[in-house]
Amino acid sequence: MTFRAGNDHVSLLPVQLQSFAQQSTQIALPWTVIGLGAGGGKIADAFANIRNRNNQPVYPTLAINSYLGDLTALNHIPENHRLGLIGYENGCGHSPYKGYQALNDARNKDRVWEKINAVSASSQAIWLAASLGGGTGTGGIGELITWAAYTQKPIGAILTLPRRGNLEELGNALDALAPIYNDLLGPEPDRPLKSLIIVDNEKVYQDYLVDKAAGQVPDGMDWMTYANTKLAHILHELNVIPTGASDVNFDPEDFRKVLFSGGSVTFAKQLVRADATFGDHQLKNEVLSTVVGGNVLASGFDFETGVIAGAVCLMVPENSRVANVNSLEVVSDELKTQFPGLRACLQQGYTMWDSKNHMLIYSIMSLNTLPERGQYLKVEHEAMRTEQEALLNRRAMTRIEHTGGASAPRHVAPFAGFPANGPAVSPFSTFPANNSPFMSKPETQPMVYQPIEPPVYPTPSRPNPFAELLINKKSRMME
Ligand SMILES: Nc1nc2c(ncn2[C@@H]2O[C@H](COP(=O)(O)OP(=O)(O)OP(=O)(O)O)[C@@H](O)[C@H]2O)c(=O)[nH]1
Ligand SMILES: [Mg+2]
Repeated sequence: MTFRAGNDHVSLLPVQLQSFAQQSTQIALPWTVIGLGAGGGKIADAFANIRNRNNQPVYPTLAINSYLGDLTALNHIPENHRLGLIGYENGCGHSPYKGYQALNDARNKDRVWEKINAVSASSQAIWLAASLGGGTGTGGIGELITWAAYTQKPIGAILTLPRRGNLEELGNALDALAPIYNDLLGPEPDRPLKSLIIVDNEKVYQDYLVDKAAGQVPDGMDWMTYANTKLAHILHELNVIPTGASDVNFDPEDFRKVLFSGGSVTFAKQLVRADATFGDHQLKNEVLSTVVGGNVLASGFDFETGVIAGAVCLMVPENSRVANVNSLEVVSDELKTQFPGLRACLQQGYTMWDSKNHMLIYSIMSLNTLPERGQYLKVEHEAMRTEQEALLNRRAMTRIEHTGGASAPRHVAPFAGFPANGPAVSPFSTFPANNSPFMSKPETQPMVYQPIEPPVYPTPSRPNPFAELLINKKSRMME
């Protein structure tokens, strides 16, 4: 089978699903996509929008969220695959702790577990998606990964990193990413996470601005939809490629081995003009530049020391001599020399499509390091925290003085600050009338009666001028 390129004026519109993937009814790996939180739900929704030739959804999907408004706003996930977390309908307000509680709440955890099982029953793998930075997805995703692993299917996580410039989101993201990357991800059987896709929102947003300026983004498409669509489309295209016939192609099992090899996975894609003069040397260089520079969702990978498995696939013009068994060996030798980790596992293949002059190069690389932004997220967070603390300190230096210099005006009572748990219920009561459990009452002392001293009058400093007169009067009367 030759894949169709669509038309001969092939272009690589960033969010357009390649027509070979639109027309296919076959995929290598049937997987389910489950989104947690607003961003996670929208990523799952982008997968729900992928349909086969018979207009049937290709992937089963599920969205789990606290805030019901986010679930209602989804476009493609079936109503009965939208699960609200009872008791948290107003959202978790960027509190990962609340997100964790929402998922673990006794009213929710059994429902979530049952739904995961039901939705993924016919799948061979599960992707769990969440946007790191908020509350619901960030707080629950680690827990959801371990639960999903009990289905005994390979589990992958799709996590977005917040854009630069939001201290709270960066802190939330870092605290969720560190334990997932350190303790859950890995090829070892006791690790529940077998694949981690990082979507760096900063990179994708910058790419969006460039593509939009070049008129390559459909009218009205916002950057988040662009990010989610790009992700869903490249994963789907890769899932279709192993179903194409060729004398050298990797099969669905090779694809699964690379995708779920226990590393952080990156995807690259590049469209190359390949006319009759195209030779092995050019092919080698184009593949290298795709692997290193064509990454779609994140950037800054340490391929030299970090790669543990990889796959390269070429979509070549029909009847062309652009790639053959020999030229793949040239490419493979070069890749293994540059990136020695690929000696452990490198899958290669090519398959035909009916473009006359263009070749599409895809690569999947799995690494035991994160993309640069993830690897240095702590440094980024520290720098921003220092910056914000400096701004707060500056506030202390900007105190202003009143008219009387140092002494406060008499009509303003000195204010010592509220207790840590905020003001009491009334400004006039010593402790709140409702006996809040958080306020301690002042201890009652037994009343002590003090004896009242008799008043002491001062001794007159001058003798009574009338006293003498009185004495004289008395003695005259007695004479
Ligand atoms: N790539 C991508 N990022 C998103 C999307 N939606 C939100 N984000 C990012 O996700 C972060 C916020 O996470 P949300 O998913 O909105 O939060 P939540 O899990 O719903 O958590 P709460 O609303 O706090 O309960 C921010 O950094 C957003 O930029 C999306 O559709 N795609
Ligand atoms: Mg939300």
